[in-house]
Amino acid sequence: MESSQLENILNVKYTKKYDGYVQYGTAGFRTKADVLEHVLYRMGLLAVLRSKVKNAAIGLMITASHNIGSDNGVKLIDPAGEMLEAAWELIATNLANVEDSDLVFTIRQIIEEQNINMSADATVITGRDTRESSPVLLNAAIAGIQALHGIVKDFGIVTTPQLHYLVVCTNTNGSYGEPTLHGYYTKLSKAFKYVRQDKINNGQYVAELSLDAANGVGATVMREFYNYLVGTIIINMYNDGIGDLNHMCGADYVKVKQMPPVSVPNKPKVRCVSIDGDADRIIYFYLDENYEFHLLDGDRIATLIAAYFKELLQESRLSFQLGLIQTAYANGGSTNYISNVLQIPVVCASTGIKHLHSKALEFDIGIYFEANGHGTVLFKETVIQIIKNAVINPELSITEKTAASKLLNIIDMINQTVGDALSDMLLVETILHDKGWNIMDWEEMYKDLPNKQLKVIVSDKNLITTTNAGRQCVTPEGLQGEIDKVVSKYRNGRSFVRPSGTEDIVRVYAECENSTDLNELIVNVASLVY
Ligand code: NG1
Ligand code: ZN
Repeated sequence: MESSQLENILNVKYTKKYDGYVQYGTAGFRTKADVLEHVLYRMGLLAVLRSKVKNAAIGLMITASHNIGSDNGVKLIDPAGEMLEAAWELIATNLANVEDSDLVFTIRQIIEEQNINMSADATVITGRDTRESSPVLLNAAIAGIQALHGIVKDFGIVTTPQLHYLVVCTNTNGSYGEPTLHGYYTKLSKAFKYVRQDKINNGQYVAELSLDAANGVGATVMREFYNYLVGTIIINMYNDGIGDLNHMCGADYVKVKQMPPVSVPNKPKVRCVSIDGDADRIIYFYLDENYEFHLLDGDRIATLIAAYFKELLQESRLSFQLGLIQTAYANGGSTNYISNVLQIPVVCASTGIKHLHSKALEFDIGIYFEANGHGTVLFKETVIQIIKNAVINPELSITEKTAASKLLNIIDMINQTVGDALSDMLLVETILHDKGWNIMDWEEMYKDLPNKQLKVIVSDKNLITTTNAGRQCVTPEGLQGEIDKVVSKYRNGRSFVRPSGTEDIVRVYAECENSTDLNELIVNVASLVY
C-alpha cells in the first residue's frame, strides 16, 4: 500500500468514542475495557508499521494482567521478545489519542518520520487473556492489522510469556524453539523431566503443590500444560476460572496483602503458588503449624536461583559472571544476602521489566526479578555454547559433566524472552527437588525485613518525580528531606514513594527491623504525600 492510499484505514466501527487521555505506560495501555476498542484498532495499525520497520514479526497481547476483570489492555512486543522501544511508546500514545479526523495524517506522519517502506511485509502475532472483553478487542486489533494489509497469526488464549516466546521463535526461525504452543510445552517439560530423572520426591521435597491461578489464563494454559507434566508433579489447581479474575486471589493480591488467596485450602506446610491474571508473575507461600502466613516472593525466587546456579557453576568448574537485578521494592534482607553471603553483584534498576531485562543482559548470566514475582534469567549465547561443550568434553569428571548438563537443561526450562510464571514455577520446583528441600528449608536461606506497601490517591501523581531507580524524590522540592527525617528514626528503616506507571496512584514502600514500628513508619511517610 502506498502512503498516499491510506484513506481506507478509516473504519466507522472503530471511531474514537472516548475523550479521555490514554497513555502507553510500562505495561502498554491499561484502563477500563469499554474505552479501548479504538485504541486496539489503532494498535493493530501501529503493529503493522512496527513490523515493517523492524522487518520482523511483532507481538500484540491483549491483557490487563493483575487488574480487575472490567479492565483490559494491550501491549506490543518487539521482535526479540522485548517490550516496545521507548520512542514508540510515545508514538503509540499519540496515535491512540488523536481525533479520527487526524488519524490518516498521523499514520502518514509516522510512515514519513520512520522512513517506512510500505511495500515491505508485516506480520503481527496476536494473543489474548480470558477476560470477557478480550475477543471484541482482538477483533478490533485484527481489523487494524488487516486495514494495513498485515498478516495476522492469532494464537487465541495464551499467557503473556507464551506470546513473547512465540514472537522470538518466529523471528529466529525456530532456533529458540518451535513457534507453537506445543513447542513451548514440549521444550519446558522435556527439560523439567530430564533434571528430576525418575525420582519423584527427594528428601524433604514432595512433588505436590497447590496453584492459585487467579481465575485467569494461567488456569486454561495449565490444564493443557499438565498433559505434558503427568507423572512428574501433582498440581492441585484453585481459582481456576470460575470466580472473578484476580479477585481476592492471584500473585499481586497475595504479595501486597500478605495473606493467602480465597479458595485455596488452609492446610499447614503445603507449598502454594500464586500466579497473576496473565501468568507472568509468581510468588510462593505457605501456612505454618500455627496457620501463620509466610510469603516467598520474587526476591526469594531470585536468591534461590542465584545460589543454585553458583553451586552448579562450582560443581561444573565453569566460571561465568553472575549478576542479580532487583528494583527498589526488593527486601533489604535479600539484597544483604546476595551481596554478603552469595557475594554476587546486585544492581538496582528502575521499576518495570524492561529496565531489569536490559541490565541483566550486561552479565554472562543475568538473573532479574521484581519482588512481585516477575522475572527470569538471561544467558549470553557464548555461555550456552561453553556449557554445551562442557557436556561433551571427555576430560571432565562425571560430577562436572552432570552439573553442566543440568545447567543446559535448566536453560531450556527458562523462558528467556520474559518473566514467565509457569516456567519460573518449574525452575523453582527443580531446584527444591534437587536440593531435597521443603518450602521451610527454602525460607531459612535468609530473613526478610518486615515490609509494607500502600497506595495513595492524589490529585496529580506526576507532581512526584524521582531519581536513583525510583528511590529518591526530586519533586516536590523538600519531600525527600522530609522522608529521610522520618526514616532515620527506625532501625534498618527504608522507605520511598514513586508514582505508579500502571495505576493512577502513588506507591509508598517501607521496611524496618521491628514489625511493630512498620505501620507508624509507612503511615508517616504516606502522610507526606497527601
Ligand atoms: P507500577 O504501577 O509502575 O508500580 C507495577 C509493578 C511493576 C511492574 C508493572 C508492570 C510493583 C510495585 N510495581 O508497576 O513492578 O510489574 O506494574 O506490570 O509491583
Ligand atoms: Zn502480569
